[in-house]
Amino acid sequence: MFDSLQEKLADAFKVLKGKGKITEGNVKEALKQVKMSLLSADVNYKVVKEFMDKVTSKALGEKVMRSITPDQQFIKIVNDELVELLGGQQSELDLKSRPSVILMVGLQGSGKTTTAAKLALWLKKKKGRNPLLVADDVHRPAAIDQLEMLGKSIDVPVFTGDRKDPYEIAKKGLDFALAKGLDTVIIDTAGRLQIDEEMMKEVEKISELVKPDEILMVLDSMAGQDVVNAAAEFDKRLSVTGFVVTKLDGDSRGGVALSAKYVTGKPIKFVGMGEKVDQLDAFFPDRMASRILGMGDVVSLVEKVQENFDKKKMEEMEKRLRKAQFTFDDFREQLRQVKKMGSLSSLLEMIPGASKIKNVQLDEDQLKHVEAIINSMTKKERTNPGIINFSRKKRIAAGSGRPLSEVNKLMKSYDEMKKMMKRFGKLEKKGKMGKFPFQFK
Ligand SMILES: Nc1nc2c(ncn2[C@@H]2O[C@H](COP(=O)(O)OP(=O)(O)OP(=O)(O)O)[C@@H](O)[C@H]2O)c(=O)[nH]1
Ligand SMILES: [Mg+2]
Repeated sequence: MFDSLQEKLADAFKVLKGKGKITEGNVKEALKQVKMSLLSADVNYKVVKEFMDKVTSKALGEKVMRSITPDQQFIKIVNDELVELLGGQQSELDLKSRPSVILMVGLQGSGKTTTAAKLALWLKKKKGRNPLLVADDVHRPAAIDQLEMLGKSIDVPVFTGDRKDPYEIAKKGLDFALAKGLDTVIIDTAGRLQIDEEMMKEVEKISELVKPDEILMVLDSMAGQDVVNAAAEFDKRLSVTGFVVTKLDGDSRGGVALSAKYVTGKPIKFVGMGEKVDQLDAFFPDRMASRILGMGDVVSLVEKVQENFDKKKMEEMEKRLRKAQFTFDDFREQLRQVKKMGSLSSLLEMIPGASKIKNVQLDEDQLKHVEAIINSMTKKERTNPGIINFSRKKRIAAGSGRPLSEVNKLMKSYDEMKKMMKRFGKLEKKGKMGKFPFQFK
């Protein structure tokens, strides 16, 4: 995501890096590069102009020129302006009425149907809501089936009505939610072009009928500049309440995300990070800005780790670590916890500076191999690795399909880890260490 924008901005910052004193000349050079990066990321030119005006006046200000770390100051200015451009504060969904109604609108293929299902799952999981999906795209027959399938996969009911009249389906969908005690109605509509007057009228009429709490326009981040014009037009006619920017997982240049708020004044509320139903994230302008600047997204990382680590298991493990009782069962559990958090490379992307170590490929296969080796051990061997002699090693290697050398390597790292644990344990007892270094909170 935003890879090329990130690289280009990094170049811009390099211009100033290590310069003890900066001049108007080299700030201007850095500014020029920032501008080029934004333009080539497909950010709307008007947006770029205003952005540059703001950054320029701040960067050429006295504070930066006299600062000891001009490059850092410059990055901070760009970061702050980016946060502003992306909407400043996080904007949450505003769902007041019962049932609350969310209307999904947007161009063809932008991701409305997928996002409707993602949102239903998100509301269920994160907000404890009971959503209903309403299939109101009657123009493409397969659209209704698509939503029904998605609904099934996340265990959320889908209302399809007579499958013909979009106004009846919408109205009856609301009645259905009321009757069944469902508190949030998400209406999936047909994709339409803003120049298609009939289709625009249809969605206007649906909106008047259901009086949505939220009208979310789905924007495909891969689709380039035109999307921003469509956003402006949809907003003019429907008064959207926010955007969902999808497909940010691909090699999107990200310009859409950077322009939508500026052009319409309406916030981005969510981002789609993949095709799967759980790949929807609430949008945080500050986190997105630091991600774009390659400073990593520490807050997201911390949250992700917290969400996925099983706290109780980790506390137990911490206790065992303290007593240096760490077994291969614990080791395997730890591997599983890491795996739950998604791919290692996606985690790596969120760590500051890690985006620069492009050549270091984290080998996810290696993790699988380690797990296979541990799986081939008997319960006794896992809890008491001391008994693993040469013939046991040979058996484990054969059982896991890994070479003996890998088994040896794993045993060695285990021994080292255990030694280290003992050292920490002793130091801690003597009170030489304020805090145990492994904290799983
Ligand atoms: N990689 C990726 N693909 C996505 C994302 N969101 C949607 N898609 C894919 O985009 C394609 C179109 O998604 P739909 O949800 O059918 O789009 P739509 O707006 O409902 O399309 P129409 O109803 O035909 O207008 C599908 O193949 C989705 O899997 C995302 O965040 N990332
Ligand atoms: Mg659709």
